[in-house]
Amino acid sequence: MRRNKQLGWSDVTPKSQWMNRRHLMVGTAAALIASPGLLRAEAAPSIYSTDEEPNTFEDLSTYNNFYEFGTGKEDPAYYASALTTDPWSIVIDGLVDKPGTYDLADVIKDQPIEERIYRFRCVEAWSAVVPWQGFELSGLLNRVGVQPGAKYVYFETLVRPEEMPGQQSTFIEWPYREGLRLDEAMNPLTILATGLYGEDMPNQNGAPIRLVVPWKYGFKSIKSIVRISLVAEQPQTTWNMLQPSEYGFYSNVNPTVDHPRWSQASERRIGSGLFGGRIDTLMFNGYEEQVASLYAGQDLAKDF
Ligand SMILES: Nc1nc2c(c(=O)[nH]1)N[C@H]1C(S)=C(S)[C@@H](COP(=O)(O)O)O[C@H]1N2
Ligand SMILES: [Mo]
Repeated sequence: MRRNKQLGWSDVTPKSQWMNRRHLMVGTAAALIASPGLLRAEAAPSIYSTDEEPNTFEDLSTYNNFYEFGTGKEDPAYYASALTTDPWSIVIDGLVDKPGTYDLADVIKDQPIEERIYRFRCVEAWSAVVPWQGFELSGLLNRVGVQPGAKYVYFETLVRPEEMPGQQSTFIEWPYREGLRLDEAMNPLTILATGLYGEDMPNQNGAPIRLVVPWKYGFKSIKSIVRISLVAEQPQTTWNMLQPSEYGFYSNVNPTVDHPRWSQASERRIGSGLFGGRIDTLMFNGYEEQVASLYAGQDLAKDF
C-alpha cells in the first residue's frame, strides 16, 4: 500500500543533472524548462549526491538481495509484495533517553527527507547508483537522546515467516542483524531511506524503512528495520556470524583488501548489459573524503 508520494525525483534534481540525463530528454528542452518540476528542482539538490547516471527503477527493484524472501536475485521482487508494511513500528531501546515503541510516522516526524543519489556497492562485486529518499540517522538518534555509554548502534529486521518465505530456511539465524560504530551512525552520509525514485520504498528494497551506508558493502544496509538499539559493545551482525573470516564488522568498501574468494578491485554496474565491462572500485566506494578520518590509525586489512 502506498502511504503517500515521497519527495519527487524532479523536485530536487538540479538542472545540470536533468539536462545530462538522456532518458529524461523525451520532450523538447523548452518543455523541460517550462515544467514546474524544474523550478522546484533548483531549490534543494543534495551536496551528498553523485552526478553519475542512476540505474533505472526497473534495475533497482528487480535485482535484489533480501534473504528473507529467498536467495535468488529475483526472489525479493517476486515474493515481497506479500509483506504488510502498514502498520509498522520500531523499538528504539538500550542506552537512550527516550526508549519506546515508535510508530513509523513518529520515527520520521520532523526529519527532513531529501533525495540522495548514492553509489551502492555489494560485496559480490556488483554496484548501482540509487536515487534514495531519506533522512540522516543522526537526526533520529539525537531526537531519542544517545546516552554517554553508547558506543554502537544495533539494528534488526522484521521476523515474520508467514510473509517472508526465506525465513523458513535457517541458514541465517533470524532476525537479520547489523551494526555500526556510533561515529559511523552519526556521519551525515548515513541515512534511513523511506523511498526510491520519489515513490515509497518498494518492499523488495526494504520497505518501509531501511538503512543506507554508502561507503560500506551493501549487506550493512539492513532492510525493513524493526529495532534500533544503542549499545556499549560491538554487536553481533548476520554476515559476521555466518562467516567471520569473510565478512568483518566494518565491511568498508576497499579495493585493496580482497574477499578471500574473489577480488574487490573492480565491479560490474547492474543494468550495464553484457558489454558494460568492469569499472574500478573506489576506496570507501568513492566517499573517502567524507569518511576516511573515521578510521585514522586503524589497520583496514585487519579491521576489514
Ligand atoms: N534484512 C535484510 N537486509 C539486507 C539484506 C538481506 O538479505 N536482509 N541484504 C543486504 C545486501 S547483501 C544487499 S547488497 C542490499 C541490497 O539492497 P537493494 O536490494 O536495495 O539493492 O541489502 C542488504 N540488506
Ligand atoms: Mo550484498
